[in-house]
Amino acid sequence: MTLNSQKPTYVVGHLNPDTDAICAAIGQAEYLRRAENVDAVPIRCGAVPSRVAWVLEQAGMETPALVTDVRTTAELICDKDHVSVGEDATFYSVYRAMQKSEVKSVPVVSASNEIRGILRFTDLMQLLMPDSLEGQQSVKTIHVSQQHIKETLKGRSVAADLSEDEEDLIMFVGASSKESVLESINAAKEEGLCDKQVVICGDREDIHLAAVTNSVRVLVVTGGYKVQDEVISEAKEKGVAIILSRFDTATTVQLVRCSRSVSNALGDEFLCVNADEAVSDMRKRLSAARQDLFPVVEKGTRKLVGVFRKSALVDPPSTTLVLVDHNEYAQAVRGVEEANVIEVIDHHRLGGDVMSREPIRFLNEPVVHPPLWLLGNLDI
Ligand SMILES: [Mn+2]
Repeated sequence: MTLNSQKPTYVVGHLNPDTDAICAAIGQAEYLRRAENVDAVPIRCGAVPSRVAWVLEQAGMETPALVTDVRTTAELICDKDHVSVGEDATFYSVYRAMQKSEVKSVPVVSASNEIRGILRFTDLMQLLMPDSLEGQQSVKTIHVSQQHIKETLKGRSVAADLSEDEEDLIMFVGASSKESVLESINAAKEEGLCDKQVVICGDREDIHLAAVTNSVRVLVVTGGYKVQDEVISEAKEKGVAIILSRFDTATTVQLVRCSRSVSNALGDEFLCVNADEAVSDMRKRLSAARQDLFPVVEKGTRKLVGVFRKSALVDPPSTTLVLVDHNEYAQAVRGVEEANVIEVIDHHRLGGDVMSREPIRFLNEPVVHPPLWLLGNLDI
C-alpha cells in the first residue's frame, strides 16, 4: 500500500503483529470512524501470522493493509498536476505553456513520460539567442526541424514533404533587390550552403523561383501570399519544401527562431527523486542543490510522478498515527518518530518514547485476565 496525499489517520499495532495488535487496530479504527467521525484506517506493519489470519477469517474481517514505513515520501509532497512538456516541444509552445501556468521551470518528458530534464525560463531564452555573434552565418543558423517551423507558423506546406528531423538551417530574408538576393543565393551555392538555406520572403515571384531553382532547403512565403504553380512543380522536382505563412516577414523570422525544440536547451545534470524516497533522507542531498524544481519519478522506470520545490522540504505534512497494543518506538512502524501520534491505546509497560505537541488520549491499562477456562488459545 502506498501512502497517498489524502492521508487518513492510520491505526497501527506493533511490529510482528499478533492477534491483539491487529484486532485492536481494526476495532479502534472502527470506533474512531463511528463515534468521533475520524477518517481512520487500520494498518499493520508486518506479516499476518496464520493464527491471526484464522481469527480474521472467522470474524469475516478484512486484513488491514500492510504499511511498513510512515515517513513522508517525495510522492506525498509533490505536485502531480504541474505542467510538463515533451522533449520535442518547441520554444513557442513551451513558452506559452509556462506563461499560462505561471511557472518558471517545467519538467521535460519523453513520449512515454520518462523524465528528460528540468527546463528553466532562463534556459528557454537561450534558444532565441545565437550561440555566438561571431560571423553572420552563426547568427543566422538555427537548429530546427521543418515540421516545427510549419507548426509554429501555423502554416501550410505546398511542395516537398517536410522533414521532422532537426538540422542546421541558415535563415535568409529575401528583402533586397532581386540582383542582391540572387547574388547571395549564388554565394551560398558556391560555399555549398544552398541546401541549408531557408529563404523567407513575401510576394516576390522571381525570388520564389530563383530560390527553388537553386535548390535551397526551404522557401517560406510570408504575408499569406500564394506561390505560382510553376514554382510548386519546380520545388517538388528539386525536393524543396515550401511553407506558406500568414504572418508578415518580420514576425515569421521571429517565429522560425521560436520553432527550436526545447531538447536543445536541456542540460544533462539535474537531480531526480524516487517517489518512495523519504523526505528526511533526501533533505541533506537536495539542500545544497541549485535546482529549484525537483522531479519525482517512479522507481525503476523514471516515469514522472510530479514535482516539488525545495521549500516543500521545510515543513512537510506528517502521517497521523494512533498506536494500539504498543507505545515503544522500538516496536513501532518505521518512521513513527516523524509521525504525529494523536492517540495511544495500550496494555504494556510505558516506554517513554511518545512525545506530542498537544495533549492526546493515552490509555494504558493492564489486562485483567479472564477466567482460566476462557484462556484456551487466546493470544493476549
Ligand atoms: Mn500484541
